[in-house]
Order: sequence, then structure tokens, then C-alpha cells
Amino acid sequence: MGHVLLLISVISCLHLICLSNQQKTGFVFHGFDQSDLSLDGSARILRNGLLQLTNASQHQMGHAFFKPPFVLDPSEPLSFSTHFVCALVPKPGVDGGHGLAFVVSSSSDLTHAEPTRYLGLFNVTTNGPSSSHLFAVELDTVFSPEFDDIDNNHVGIDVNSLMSVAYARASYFSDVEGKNKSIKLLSRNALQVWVDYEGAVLNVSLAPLHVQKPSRPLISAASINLSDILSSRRMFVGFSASTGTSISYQYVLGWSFSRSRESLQEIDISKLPRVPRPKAEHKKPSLPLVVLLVLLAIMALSALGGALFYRRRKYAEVSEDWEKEFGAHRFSYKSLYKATKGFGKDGFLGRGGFGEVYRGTLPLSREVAVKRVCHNGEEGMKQFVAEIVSMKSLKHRNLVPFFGYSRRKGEFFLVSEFMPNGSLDAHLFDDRKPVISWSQRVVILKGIASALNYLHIEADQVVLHRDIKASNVMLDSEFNGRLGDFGMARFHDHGSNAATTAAVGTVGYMAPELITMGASTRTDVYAFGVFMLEVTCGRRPVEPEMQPEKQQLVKWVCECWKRASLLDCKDPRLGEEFSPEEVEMVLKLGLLCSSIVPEMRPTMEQVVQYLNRNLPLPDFSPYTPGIGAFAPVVVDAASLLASSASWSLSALSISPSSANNSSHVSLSVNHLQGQRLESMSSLNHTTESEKPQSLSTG
Ligand SMILES: *[C@@H]1O[C@H](CO)[C@@H](O)[C@H](O)[C@H]1NC(C)=O
Ligand SMILES: *[C@@H]1O[C@H](CO)[C@@H](O)[C@H](O)[C@H]1NC(C)=O
Ligand SMILES: *[C@@H]1O[C@H](CO)[C@@H](O)[C@H](O)[C@H]1NC(C)=O
Ligand SMILES: *[C@@H]1O[C@H](CO)[C@@H](O)[C@H](O)[C@H]1NC(C)=O
Ligand SMILES: *[C@@H]1O[C@H](CO)[C@@H](O)[C@H](O)[C@H]1NC(C)=O
Ligand SMILES: CC(=O)N[C@H]1CO[C@H](CO)[C@@H](O)[C@@H]1O
Repeated sequence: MGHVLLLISVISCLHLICLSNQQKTGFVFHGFDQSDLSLDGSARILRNGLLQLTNASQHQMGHAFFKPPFVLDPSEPLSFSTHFVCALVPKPGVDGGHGLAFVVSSSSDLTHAEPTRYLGLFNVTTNGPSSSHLFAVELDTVFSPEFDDIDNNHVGIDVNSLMSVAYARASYFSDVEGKNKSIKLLSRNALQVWVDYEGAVLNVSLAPLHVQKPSRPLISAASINLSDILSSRRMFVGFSASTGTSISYQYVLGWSFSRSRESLQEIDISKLPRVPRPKAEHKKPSLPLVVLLVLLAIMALSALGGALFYRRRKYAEVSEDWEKEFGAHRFSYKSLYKATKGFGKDGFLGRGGFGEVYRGTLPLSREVAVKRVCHNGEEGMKQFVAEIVSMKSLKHRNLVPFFGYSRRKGEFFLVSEFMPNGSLDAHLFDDRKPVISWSQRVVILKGIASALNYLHIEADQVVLHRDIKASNVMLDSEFNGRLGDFGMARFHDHGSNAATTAAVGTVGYMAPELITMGASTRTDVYAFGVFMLEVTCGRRPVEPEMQPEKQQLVKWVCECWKRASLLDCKDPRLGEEFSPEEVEMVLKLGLLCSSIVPEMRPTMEQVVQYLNRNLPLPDFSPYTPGIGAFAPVVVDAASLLASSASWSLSALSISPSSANNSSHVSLSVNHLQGQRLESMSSLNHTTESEKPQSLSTG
């Protein structure tokens, strides 16, 4: 029993010695997990030993005191030295505050103090009176004018009051650089603080973590009588920190304290706990920020909306319910816009009868010609589109393959295969281009005849082309003739007022009965006859600049025949490589087809046979009535209307140039008003025989 008592008393004695020893020599903590601290408020020791005084919540304060007090001996002069490492870590995007203080006090109970600007040191009543018995070194990160703060980044010495007796902006004297350097208290970087008190002089120094204690203190305050302040015989040392609406994480990493400067133990920086990186808070953003964000969002949305609107307008199309069945044949305007690079100059091929033609490249490098036609009405559009789409079923090696269509307000687009060698007339009438040999011309004539025969007889329905001429004959890569420009005449009909209808064609190719009887296979044959003469003679049907007897091709060929020198009118560029019989046969066939007596004209089937020499030409002479005549066109409005009712088709003009040579005629009849009908287009090729182009209606 006595042994046990002795043991206990020895242990407690050792403990006391230990304690008093610790009191004498001071202490050092690298992290606080083994420390003897009393904590209150928000203060806690984190798992890695870090002393966290506040955790970035609002209106917090935390205190941490070394638990045993230092007992003061009035006979000895009071002195101490301390060195600590702290970090005031702001939360990203949030105001940081309020600060941290090293406290020397006669009491370790500061629970009645207040947070925010009081730093957890005082409250309204204790701030000021000497009865507070409190001394502190504050690291203040909020500017509080009522306490005569100088800024929001300063160090101050507080004796019983937050009205600092001495203060300085946070900085340190760099012995290496020989000058003061400022320090930002409120940053993630750890900070060293030294407080030395001896003989009524209090020195405070700051430095960044890996910097030696500066040789010159930041603050050196004389005549501070700590014995006065701590009138009781006990002295507690510790820390206090607080937040208000401004918040920070406030940490102490390590702390060394001693009653004398000489015995102060060094802090080994490598042993200190790490300061955690603050997480960005997802708290409510401030009102101005919200307003700014909303404004930005509105601006971004309206910009986006504007861009979309622009795109929509740029690529806007007209599409109606009835078009759904033709969907497969419809191209989007956007795809055509991209294919032709915005209908730019580079892809421009020429101006055809009713619109402009552009070259384009669709995906999979499909080369297309896009004809862009302006129109001014949607009436009859459904029927027209149906006709256009039915053109896709027409397949013949001498027709330009038709791919589809597109439309938007006021514009219609016809897409067909691109013909690399352009249109026939460009080769026929351009002296710079190599001459097309007679055998090539025969191949072209046979091809077009075969295509027309297909349209007239072999296709499911009788299809009229209505605008056969050299500029509507395209040449493929092998120089085969291909008939193009479908649907244009019909298009013109559909685009115009319902009460008005028009007979459309090209002067010189229009059969005289066209206006009275309407278009028929025979009017196509007439135009083909003129075309044959055109190809053989290498000149246009009407040439106003020539001598009067040569101006009209049909008349001139007939005239040559009458003089028994039919070959005189052949294309002089042909040279000698041709068969005279074949040329004569083609010229005679051309005259027969362009007879003004429709019944005299052969059918396309017969024309094909004549051209292939499977059938001899019928007997006729230049004096046969109807041959070689050029009759003025007479218009009868009623028949014109009738003609428009027949299902007919003409074509997709892909004439890359020289649209000028052919004067397109469109004769309109306003049948409701029964007024004078006038030619709308430039009939600048009119000759004396065809002058009366202003025509009376019934
Ligand atoms: C201020 O603190 C003291 C103790 O430190 C307490 O007695 C007093 O009630 C407190 N005053 C206020 C206003 O909180
Ligand atoms: C305070 O700093 C001054 C130099 O500015 C120095 O002379 C004095 O010894 C220091 N006192 C203490 C207690 O460190
Ligand atoms: C450096 O700071 C100390 C303390 O604030 C001040 O007394 C001193 O004049 C400053 N020195 C320079 C060179 O600015
Ligand atoms: C401090 O004040 C006490 C009495 O309050 C006095 O005895 C002592 O001499 C003072 N010390 C200094 C350094 O002024
Ligand atoms: C086509 O005719 C217009 C006027 O109608 C003229 O300005 C232009 O030069 C002509 N183009 C060609 C290729 O003849
Ligand atoms: C005469 C002429 O221009 N012929 C061309 C027709 O197109 C093919 C293919 O593009 C060319 O190789 C020919 O030179």
C-alpha cells in the first residue's frame, strides 16, 4: 500500500516537475494533435494536426489556449518570446475576414467576446477598460474605421482594446534584398510571426514561410507594461480568430513559446501540417453578379437567336404539304447554296431563257448545273412541281439527266447533271473553238432526233419540248448531243396570272400555227427542222445584219436550192470533209420539217428514219407550197388558252453562255379584258415580214 502511494506521489511529482519544466522552457508544437490546448467556439484540431480556428462560416469565433497558465513571479521581470506559423485562407470568390490574433490574457475564457471585428477578443463592454487584462497582436484583414484601422491588411498591438497602440501594414524587412516587402495576410500562403517582449519593449516581425526572421522587426513598441496588464499572477497564451459576413479559414500550423528569447525552440517547417486547398463555394452569387450573368445570357441568346434567324432567312425555303410526296426529288436550298458556293461568280455558267445557271458540286463530288429561276406567283405551282418531278422518269441517253428541284420565296431551282462541254451553240458560233466536224454534227442531230422521238412517242405521255434550239442542246463529255431545258415554257405559264397565258418559244423556231393551234408534236418538228438547218449552215435562223436575201435561214436555204447550188449555204467552216449527199439530204429534210404546212412535216419517227437513211426523202421541190416560206405569226387568244391546257413539257436550260442570240418571246393574252396583246420581249430580230407582233384578240 505504501509502495503504491509512494509511486503515485513520485509520478505526480514528476508530472509537476515536467509541467514546471515546460513552463520554464516553453513549448513547441508542429501541428497540435499531441498538444494540451483548450478550444472553444469554432476552434478544432483537424486530423492532420492543423489547428483550425474558423472554418469559413459566417459569424464564428474560435479560441485556442495553452491549457496551463504561466505563473508570474512579481519579483522577476516579465518577458516572453513566441514564434508561430499561421495561414489565413480566403474562400475563392468570397470576401475574406476578419483576422487572427495572438493573445496574452489573465483568463482563458473569452466565450463572452464577440466575433466579426472584435476578433473574438472583446465585446462592446470589455473593449477599452483596463479590467479586460488582455493583450493581443492582431493580424487584421478587415478595415474597421471605428477602431482607427489603417487598411484591411495590417498588424496591430492591442492593449485592452482594439484601438491598436501600434500598427503597421503587413510587410517584412528582407535582409537579402535590403528593403521592406509587403505581405498579403489573406492568402493561402503560410506566414511566420514572431512576438518578443522584454523590458517593456515589444517587437513583432512577419515573414513568409521559408524566410529567416528579419533582422529588423515590423513593429517595435516601447513602454508596454505587461505586468500592469496582467495584474493577476496567471498568464494564459493562445489564439483567437473570428469571421463575420467576411469569411476565411484561419489556421495555426505550428507554435513555439518560451518565457525567454534565448530558450525559444525552433520550429521545423518541414514538420508542419499542410494547409488544405479551399473548395470553391457554390453559394448564392451576389446580386450584381446575377444581374451581370443574366445580361450576358440575354446577350448571348439574342446573338444566337440573331445568328439562327439570319441562317433561317438565308436558307429559308417554301415548302407546302402537297410537296411531301415529292420530297425525294427536292433539294434543300442550303445544300444548293453550299454546292454552288452561294451562287457566286465562280460557278456562274450563263444566263438562259428564264434564269441563271450555276455550276455546283454536291456531296460525293456529283457535278450539277443549278438553274435559278425567279417567279412571281405560287399559282399552279403544285401542277408544275408534279410535271417537273415526272421529268425524272424520262430517261434517254440524249436527254440531260434531271435530278430534282428546290424552291423558296420567289425563286425556283432546277438541278440537273452538269454537262462539261457546254451548249452546242457556243461551239457552233464561236470562231475561237475548234470546228465541229460534219460527222460530229450528224451524230448530234441523230441524237437529238432520237431524244425527241422518245419524248413524242416512247415516253409514257406525249411530251413536248417547245424550245428546241442550239442553245438548248448540251454536249456531254463524249460530245453527244443532249436535249436540255425542260419545263421552262410551262414554268412561265404557271408563274403568271391565271387569267393570262402565254405562248413561249424563240423567234425563228416557232411554227406559224403555234399561236393559233397551240403547241404540238408538229411544232416541235418545225423547230427541229430549223435546228437542223442551223447546225448544217453554222448560223442562226435569223441574222438581221446579213444581206436581205440571207437574213432568214429557211428562205435562204430554199433560195440556194432553187439556184441548184444547195451546198452554198452549208457552214463554210466545214471544209472538205463531208459527204455532199448527206449534207443535201439534211438540208432538204430541214426544209421539209420547217414547212409552214403542218401536215407536210414528217413525224419525229420518220425524221429518225430519214437521218439514218432507212427511208428515202419524199418527193418535193423548193417550189412545193409551204417549203421555204416564212410566215408571220398570227395569234388567236382562244387557241392560245387551249394550248396551255395540254400537258406539255419543255426543259431545263443549261446553256452556259450566249443566251443573247436567241430572243425569247413570250406573248401574253389578257383574255379577261380582251385588250390588245403585245409582245413582251425584245423582238429585235423582227423583219419586215414578221413586223405585226402586236396582235388583236378576238
Ligand atoms: C462582455 O463580456 C463580459 C465577460 O467577459 C460579460 O460579463 C458581459 O456580459 C459581456 N457583454 C456583452 C454585451 O456581451
Ligand atoms: C526589438 O528590436 C530592436 C531593434 O529594432 C532590438 O534592439 C531589441 O533588442 C528588440 N527587442 C526584443 C525584445 O526583441
Ligand atoms: C520598413 O518598415 C519599417 C516598419 O514599418 C519602417 O520603419 C521602415 O522605415 C521601412 N523601411 C523602408 C526602407 O521602407
Ligand atoms: C510596470 O508596472 C509595474 C506596476 O504597475 C511597475 O512596478 C513596473 O516597474 C513597471 N515596469 C516597467 C518596465 O515599466
Ligand atoms: C447580251 O446582251 C446584253 C444586252 O442585252 C449585252 O450587254 C451583252 O454584252 C450581250 N452578251 C453577249 C455575250 O453578247
Ligand atoms: C471540244 C471540247 O471541249 N471537248 C471536251 C469535252 O469534255 C471532255 C471532258 O471534260 C474534254 O476532255 C474535252 O476536251
